[in-house]
Amino acid sequence: MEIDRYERWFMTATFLMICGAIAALVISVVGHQASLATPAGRVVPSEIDSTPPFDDPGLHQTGPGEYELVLVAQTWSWTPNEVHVPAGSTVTILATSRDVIHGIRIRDTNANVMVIPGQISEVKDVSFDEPGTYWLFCHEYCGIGHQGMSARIIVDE
Ligand SMILES: [Cu+2]
Repeated sequence: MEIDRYERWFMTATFLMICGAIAALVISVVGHQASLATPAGRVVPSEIDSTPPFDDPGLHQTGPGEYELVLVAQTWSWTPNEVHVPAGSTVTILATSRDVIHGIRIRDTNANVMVIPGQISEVKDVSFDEPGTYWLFCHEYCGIGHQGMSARIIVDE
């Protein structure tokens, strides 16, 4: 079978790109411990208000300089929508949603997770070293009020 020279070139280029993608995947999984996010637990959305820790949303100190932030998402707000954290703190975020899929993205941190009804999303060891206001945005489109769905983490000196 005769294969055109350009077709052979594209087949070779495609093969090399597939090999590059597989190599990148192997390097990120083996070399950098990349993994898919797994739910930290499950919660029945209609029972959020009576299920720990979501029966007491907010910031809770768990140790010296360590906190747990319990967040509940609902269209189109966060409970709580403002917390104060001392500078230099490390925060573990636990979040769930009452209704639809939301997301957490906190600027200037590594916090970036989906918030799914029925699941508990966990982001461990988010560092807040510099004083200031860290905005937490919903990054999953969740309806007409999505663009205003934000909360503030105020890092005090
Ligand atoms: Cu949203």
